[in-house]
Amino acid sequence: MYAQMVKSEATQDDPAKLAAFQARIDAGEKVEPKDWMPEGYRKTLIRQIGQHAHSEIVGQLPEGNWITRAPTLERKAILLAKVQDEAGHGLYLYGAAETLGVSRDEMTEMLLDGRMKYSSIFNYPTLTWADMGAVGWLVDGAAIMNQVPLQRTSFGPYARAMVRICKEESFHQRQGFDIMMKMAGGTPAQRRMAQNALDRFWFPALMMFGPSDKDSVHSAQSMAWKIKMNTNDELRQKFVDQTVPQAEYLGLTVPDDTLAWNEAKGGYDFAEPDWAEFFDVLKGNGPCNVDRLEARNKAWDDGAWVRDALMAHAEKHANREVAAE
Ligand code: BYC
Repeated sequence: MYAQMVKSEATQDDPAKLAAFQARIDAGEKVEPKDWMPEGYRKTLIRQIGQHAHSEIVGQLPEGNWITRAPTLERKAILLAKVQDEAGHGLYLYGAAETLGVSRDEMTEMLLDGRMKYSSIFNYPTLTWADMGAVGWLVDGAAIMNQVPLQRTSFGPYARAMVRICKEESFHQRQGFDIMMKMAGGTPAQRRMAQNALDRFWFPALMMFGPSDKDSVHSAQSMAWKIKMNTNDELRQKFVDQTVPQAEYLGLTVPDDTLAWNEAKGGYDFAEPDWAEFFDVLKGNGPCNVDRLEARNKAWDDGAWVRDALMAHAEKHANREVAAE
């Protein structure tokens, strides 16, 4: 056992193996679960895919909050379908992470005891129906901006999961924009709700791309391994450039006095989010961190009997198979 460990550690540091791995990445080859990979590559993927999966699951909470209060039957059916899609995204992503040797239960436990994160955005409350528009438009919009390049990420199962997720996210974004169009073109009160939702979600949406490049600890290595395809600031810029004209189309005002088109760079200059707030939310001090984790812990505890029953069922079948041999 020890000899095996020494051997595998030695393999991990073997410069020839590391160089061959990097050459495969540089050539655009996909890495598959049974291929040799550096331990850091595996751990980074588990961290990122796991965090992404948790975000999809926790992300159901702020929207689930509005299913019973959707204004029409049609809106309710659409929102229900969207929230169910998020559960599916979580499952594809947990499945992709499991191919790296970590179980879904382990990842869930790490989320519940705070060792793994989920996206900062889901620690903000959804206060009005217009927030369902803003979440779809801005939050799913930011997610798509981040995730479309991940369809080309180097780890095969992650890249393939991302193809389907992106298709569904596009529908989510459009349904959010559709709600915003209705609200922004509605009564003065509806218009105020739409503007207020944009005011509250603009900067938290910008935070979804992660800290500014100078503070991003993982970007350089993750980009070398093609686990990330762009830096945080590149994607944030693209998101702003795409979203500002959409806000103008809605007749809404982006809550940033410094926002200005910069002809030379071919993009908007814009204010940075409040990074102190971002890091505080990551530490667990956002408006909804406690509620979100309480809800996930409750779901985990309430589901214990289902897990026990499934295990008992599987054991019974395994015993029957042994008896039949
Ligand atoms: N929230 O070195 P950095 C969705 C952490 S959308 C929380 O730049 P990295 C959905 C980061 O983990 C959201 N934590 O990190 C949409 C690291 O801490 P640790 C999910 C954040 O990984 C609509 C530290 O800050 N999408 O699911 O290179 C409806 C330093 O950052 C955040 C994805 O996860 C944040 N916003 O880049 C329903 C996309 N930003 O881990 C659902 C895949 C940074 O060292 N993920 N941190 O303790 C990524 O692309 C990257 O992981 C990130 C961060 C761009 C998010």
